[in-house]
Parts: sequence; structure tokens; C-alpha cells
Amino acid sequence: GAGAARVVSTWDFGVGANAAAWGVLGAGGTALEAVEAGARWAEADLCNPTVGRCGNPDRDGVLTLDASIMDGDGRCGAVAALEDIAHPVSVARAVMEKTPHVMLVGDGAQQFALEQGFEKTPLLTDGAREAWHEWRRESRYEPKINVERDRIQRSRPGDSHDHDTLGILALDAQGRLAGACTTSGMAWKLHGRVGDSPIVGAGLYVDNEVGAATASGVGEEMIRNAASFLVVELMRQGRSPMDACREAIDRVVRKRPEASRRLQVCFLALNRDGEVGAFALHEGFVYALHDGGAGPHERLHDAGA
Ligand code: SD4
Repeated sequence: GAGAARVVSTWDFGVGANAAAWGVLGAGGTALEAVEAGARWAEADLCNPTVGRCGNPDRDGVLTLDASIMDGDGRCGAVAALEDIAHPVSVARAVMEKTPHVMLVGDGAQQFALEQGFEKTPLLTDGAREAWHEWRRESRYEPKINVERDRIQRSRPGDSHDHDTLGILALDAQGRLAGACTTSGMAWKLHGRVGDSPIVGAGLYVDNEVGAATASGVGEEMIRNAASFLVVELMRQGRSPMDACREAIDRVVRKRPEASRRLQVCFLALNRDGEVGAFALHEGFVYALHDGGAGPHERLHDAGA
């Protein structure tokens, strides 16, 4: 049995990522293998405009991907602004396991991926290209609070699926923690912009002694606050995962009260005892939890700050 094993992921499409991760965890696999499997599932999802091969491009029409992976023992790897490689999380894992480095960016990251046998594939979908042409008519960079919820609700009434950055955290049957984060970043960003997702401590942080945290939303706020590290450190000081996430949101607001009214920031945390908590600046954030129980389920999280 998988014992206390569990996996949590950001947003409602996290249900699918969790199912992929559970295929590994439920069979006694490691937390690290599980989060990679979950992130790969999201990267292959053809209807998520914020992750992987269906992502929206930057201002110049170029799709650039950011990803990170971290093991609770402190090993970590990341890639940023990677182009034309379908599974950035696996390249991040290769950076962690096969180089003396933690992070590779841009052309260098792609060169390394190709050397490792990853294939170069054009990833921009027709839908993403159309969305970019549409955006260019006004060319205004104004991230919405919960971008995809608005968009998808309009196109498919009654359907409330969110699609956004995937942050995934797992605890395996041996009590090891791991996490991964993968994204195409903020749509219509400047070419070369890197968000929080590939930055260890900002979009993801994991420490077997304490717990793990990941983030979604406008990454500049996470970087400014070293936010995922902050959540883990607050848990180290004794906060529950939920209280740690709430206090980190308070920090974001205190630093930029005006901007906070217009930006979404969401944290998700899992401690070494398997307790889960989340908090978001604005309504609309959900996460998915799979613990091998009755089935995958979503937990709706109330916002507030
Ligand atoms: C970023 N945090 O690149 C990511 C974007 C995100 O939902 O979470 N989008 O800033």
C-alpha cells in the first residue's frame, strides 16, 4: 500500500496531473518520479493555454517554457525561456541529475536538451497563434485575475475549468517530498521574461524536514517575496500549511497593496505529515488532492486577504 502517500496540484486540471502522479506513487514510486509524471501530463494537455504545448506565446509570438523540479533532499533543476521542447520538466530533471548546475536558460537550455536526446518540436498551436493575432490588435499587457476561467466560461457556458500553471507536490510512502512546477508563463509577456515557476524558492520549494510549497499567479510577486521559500520557512516555524500560505499572501499585499487588487497570487503547501493547505489573494483558486482514497477530488479554496 502507499500508506500516507499523497499528491496535490494547482487548479482543477490538477486532477489529471494527480492521476498521472498517482500511477507512480500508488505503485510505490518516489515522490520525485511522481511529480515529474504529473507535470508531463499537464505539459502534454492540448487544452491548457498556460502550460506546455498548448501555451500562449509572448509578445513576439514565441512560446517559451519555464519549469523546475525539486527533491526534498535539496537537489533541484530548472529551465527557463526554453523553446520547442515538449517536456521542460524532464529537461529540468536532467539539469538536476546530469549537470553540476541548477538552472539553464534559453538557447543553452535547448542545446542541453537536444544533447540529452529530447526532440525539437514546434509547439505553438493554431489556437495559440490565433489568440496572439487577436491580442496584437490592442497589444495591452493586462493580466486578468483568473485568466482562463473567464475565457473558457465564455466559450463553453457552464464549464468552469481553470487552466493555468501546474504546481504539483507529492509525499511518497517513504516520507519523501518532491515538487515540480511547469508553465508557459504570463501570456504576452516580453520576450525573455522569466517568471517564478523555474526559480527555486519563488515558484517552488521543497524540504524533507518541513514540507513543500508551490505558487501560481503573477510570478513577479512570488519572486519579489521569495514566496515558496517563505511558505516553507513559515511551516518550519510551526504554521500549518494553510496559515503559512495565508501569511505569505499577507506579505504580498503589504508589499504592494495597490497592485494586489488587480493581480492573482495563489499558494499551495503540503507538510511532511501530509497536511495540505492553500490560500489565494482573490477568489477562484482551486487545487486537487489525491490520497488514494475514494478517488481524486477537488477542494475549492475560499479566497480572502
Ligand atoms: C508566471 N506564475 O510565469 C506563472 C504564471 C501562472 O497561471 O501561474 N499563470 O508568472
